[in-house]
Amino acid sequence: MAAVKKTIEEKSIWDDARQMLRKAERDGVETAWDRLEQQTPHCTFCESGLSCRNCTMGPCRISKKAPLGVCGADGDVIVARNFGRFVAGGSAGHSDHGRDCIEALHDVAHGLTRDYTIKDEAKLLRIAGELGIATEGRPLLEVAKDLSAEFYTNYSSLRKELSFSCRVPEKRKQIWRDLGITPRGVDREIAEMMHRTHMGCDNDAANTMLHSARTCLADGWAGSMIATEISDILFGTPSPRKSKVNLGVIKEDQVNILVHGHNPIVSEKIVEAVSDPELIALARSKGAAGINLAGLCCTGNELMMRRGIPMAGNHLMTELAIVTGAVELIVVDYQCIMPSLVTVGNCYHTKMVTTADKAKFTGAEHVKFETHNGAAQARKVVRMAIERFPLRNKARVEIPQGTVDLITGFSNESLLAAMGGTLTPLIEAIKGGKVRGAVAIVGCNNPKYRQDHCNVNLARELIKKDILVLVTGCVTSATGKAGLLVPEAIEMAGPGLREICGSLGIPPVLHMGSCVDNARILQLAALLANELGVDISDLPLAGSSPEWYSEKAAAIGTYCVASGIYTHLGHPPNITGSELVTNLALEGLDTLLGACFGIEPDPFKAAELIDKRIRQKRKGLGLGE
Ligand code: SF4
Ligand code: MSK
Repeated sequence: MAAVKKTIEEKSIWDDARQMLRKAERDGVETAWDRLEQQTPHCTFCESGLSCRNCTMGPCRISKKAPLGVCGADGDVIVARNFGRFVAGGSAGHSDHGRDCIEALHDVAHGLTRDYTIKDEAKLLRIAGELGIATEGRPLLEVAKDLSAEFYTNYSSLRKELSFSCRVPEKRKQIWRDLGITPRGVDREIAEMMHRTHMGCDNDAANTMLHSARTCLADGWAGSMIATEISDILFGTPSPRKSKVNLGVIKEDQVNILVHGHNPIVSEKIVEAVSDPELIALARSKGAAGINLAGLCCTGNELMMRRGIPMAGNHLMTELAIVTGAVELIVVDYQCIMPSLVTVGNCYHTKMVTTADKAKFTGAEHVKFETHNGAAQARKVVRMAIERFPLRNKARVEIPQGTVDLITGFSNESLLAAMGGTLTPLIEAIKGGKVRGAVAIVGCNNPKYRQDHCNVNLARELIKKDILVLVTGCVTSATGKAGLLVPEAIEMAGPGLREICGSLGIPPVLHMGSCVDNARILQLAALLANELGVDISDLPLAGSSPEWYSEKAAAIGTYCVASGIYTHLGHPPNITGSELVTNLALEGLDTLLGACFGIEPDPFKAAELIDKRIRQKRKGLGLGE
């Protein structure tokens, strides 16, 4: 997609973003939009997936003039290999996050930390029971030991199936078996993808694409699902609560700390530290009225879901939040953190603190968080933020005013509770056509798009069509800012959805968490399919990532499709150089998996595409409109 020089109006739909883009220009701060201009036009070989750097006989670029790489690999093979490595990267990100969660659960269970505890004991016991671990009459920590050990095996080569395959409808599992893509172990599938794509291994594009599906399934049904379930066990299962979004959540008279990244293991301890009376007193002694914490990206989602901590913004707001000049410190764990944040911070007085050895940033200060020292390290970070407050240049502070209210916290548990403990009301609403279907809109921002234009308009169009929308990741801020995450938003919905959501007192767009929490949506889809005795691919469901950018988003899209959920993307991954791979993604997978990808950059046309799919699925189930 070619990017041309854009006006500020064309860069974002939001007033707070535009105000900060103007300030960034005045302050001489470069942002992702500026760097995109410098990077454009992109290399067309890379864009279409036709360049290969997998060995030093190359690099090779495939064209009409040179249709084969030095080794003889053709364009189809190269495109498939590149896609395989791309989604392996995304699967590794989610799943390594999940592994960190297992380590925390293990350390709690074995008494290796006092900083973390089990908050949702009932969920621990329920999941242990679901996975066949004895719970009756056993001490909680003994069960936790067994559960962490069980989860670790999902990363190994010891299993033929993942633990949570018990949640997958039998028909779906049979499809996976027939295609030879039953996911076995997270690390195994990722390592095998790297092996297959080494020179001289898997030189059959379709075969490589099938292993891409298998790798991503291991992410969705293990890495991500484990991350979500353990986060709930350790920090509490989310329930509906109020919060706010916008850069206006940054407070002029307080020490402002932003948390960014993905894993709540760091941010949960920061939440506790900012309420420490000693630290609040220290902040006051420096002239601040208090300590204010706000979230960015998926760490923001995690804290908002469980604690109601307000959200400063999504991916493209991360630099702009610092441009307010009022942020003392930004503390990060990993994923989706632009390295530019250090540079932007240096233009003001903002300190950046990293916490994970696997995600250090040159120029940032590293405060290593481990399970045995999380609380102390969090206090150290908060103290560092307070020390920065007197360095703030008040003349350079400008915070966009106003915040938008939202309701967050729709875990599957809370959704079921809202429906009286059963899926029946939702199933009846779907059968009766009041809720025609459900679509998960997930993923990112990408400066190639006008920020959040597609995320917001797709959600608006779908709810008008009586389609329930579920959001995670960076689409949360987008739909929150658009006023779609409050019960009053039913006024924008079609009559059926308005009636159902109105009677349950819920918004027509439900916030279900962070990127890894797309696993909640997988589980919900499986619950619905099992209840109806059908496959997931028979349900009137779809996924969408209109403004995606990351390897993780591609992995999510691929596990959705492989799980039977049609998935719309605003733009294709770098696969268009191969007709074979592109046709497989857009059509062939439908025959094999009962779901495929659809590509459409226009959110209004995308809504029509998705609606058509939902119509087909309803018809297939014998449901009217
Ligand atoms: Fe070129 Fe083949 Fe090496 Fe890739 S693996 S760089 S196509 S020679
Ligand atoms: S943070 S993967 S920009 S959703 Fe999960 Fe947002 Fe996309 Fe990262």
